[in-house]
Order: sequence, then structure tokens, then C-alpha cells
Amino acid sequence: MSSDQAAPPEERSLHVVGDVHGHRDPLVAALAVAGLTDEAGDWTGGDGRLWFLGDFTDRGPDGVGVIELVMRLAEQAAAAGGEVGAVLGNHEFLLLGAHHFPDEPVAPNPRTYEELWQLNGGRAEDMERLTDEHVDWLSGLPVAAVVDDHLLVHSDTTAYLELGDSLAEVNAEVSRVLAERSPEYWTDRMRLLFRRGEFLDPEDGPEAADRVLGQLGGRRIVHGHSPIPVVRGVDPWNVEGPYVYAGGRVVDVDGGLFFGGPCLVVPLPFAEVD
Ligand SMILES: [Mn+2]
Repeated sequence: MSSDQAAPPEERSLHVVGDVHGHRDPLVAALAVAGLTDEAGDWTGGDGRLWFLGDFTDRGPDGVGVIELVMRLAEQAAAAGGEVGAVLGNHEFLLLGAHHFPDEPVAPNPRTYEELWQLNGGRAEDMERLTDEHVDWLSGLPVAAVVDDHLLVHSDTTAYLELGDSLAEVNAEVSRVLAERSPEYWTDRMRLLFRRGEFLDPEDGPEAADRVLGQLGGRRIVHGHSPIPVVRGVDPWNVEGPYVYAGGRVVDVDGGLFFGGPCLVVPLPFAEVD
């Protein structure tokens, strides 16, 4: 965590990036525009903080390239007094599941992990390039983090509360799943992260968000997983920024990069409310 020499958190910049899905080059270009890297993808963000919200791979050409980039940025940022962090998405569970036990069915779905991962955009080149080092790094990531007063998660769901009663419990449960590598246990927990859209209802959404924030911490949920073009019914090339909703309690930062939307590098706090 922060050293004694680091500036107070509120004085250090904080950015988040949603679902990259193998699109390494647009990611580097967007990070360079934001001043967080140079055009070669090396950290220039100083003591700033950058968090990724999961779904690094699948549906795009260079998922392992994205993992390697983020791993390198985490080292470079730490050396510069900054921070690069990440929470896991449902595609990390699919990818790692397909790596650990490709032929196991994703019960009760008769399809195997390898089949379901491929149906969800899994790329054979990524699986061939995935090393133990990548697997170990991914397996050490949390599913949720509170940074300043933001709750950073991948999926827009209350399902995180089914993993534990506090942030620490939720992340400990996920660490156990990733370490034990039991297909049944894995499938049961992975399924929770596929849920989506649970803060969108104008009646129930704000209350659902408050319940998650009350248990896990933070004053605003920041998530990916549900592409803004799909949620808002707009063309991906017309997405201009994050979507703030649920009475300002929730921010969707997934621009829909894998089907033509922008790679949003979102500064937090994001001021605009719905
Ligand atoms: Mn997702």
C-alpha cells in the first residue's frame, strides 16, 4: 500500500478502465492520451493510481498482451510511487477455468469449460500463451476494492454479497475458489459474476446499490461488464463517457470496446450525475 512519503490519497489522481477484452493497442493509445503511459505503454503516471475492472481477455486479438501490459504497469507504477490494481471479471474465471479443467462441464450446463470459454470469445492463441506466471498473478487479484470512496467491481450485481458479508470476506472467498480449483465450487461462484443489470431499475436499483455499498464499503459503485451502448440503447461509436445512474450511486465505465466503442479511461471522482 501507500508508503509514508506518498501524498494523501485525495491528492493523487485515480483512473479506472473497464473491459479491455484483448484490445491492447487501443488501451495503450487511451492510456497515453490520459498521460498515464507513453506511446510504448510504459508508466508515466508518477504517483497516480489506475485500476482495471476485469475482463482482460477474450473477444479481442491480444488478451495475454493486455495481462502482460497490466502486470508490467503494476511494477513500474509501484516503483514510481503510483499504483496499478485490478479486480477480476467473469472472463478471468472462464479463462482460468478453461486452463485448469478444460473438459469439466460447467454444470448444469453440459458444455465444458473450454467450450463455454470459446463461445464467450476465448482465443486459442491466448490459452497457448498463458503461463504459470500469468495464472499466479491473476489468481492473486481481488474481486472488489474500495479506493477512496469508490467500490470498484466488475459486475453490476448484488451477487457479491453472496460471497461474504464484508469486503475482506468476499475477497477471501474468491481467493479460496481460485486456490482450491474444484470445478463444482468454481462454477457455483463464477456464475454469480455473470449476473448484470441489477442497479438499473429506477425503483429498486438505488436500494440494491445502497445494500452493496453498506456491506462492502464506499459511497459509489464503479463497474464494467454491461456495455454502455447496450444499457443505453445507443451506437457504440456514440458513447462519449461513463454512465452515471441509480441516483448517482453507480457508474458504468464499460464503453463497449470489443464491438466498436471507446476505451474509456475514467478519472475519479466522476462528477456528472444522472
Ligand atoms: Mn464481464
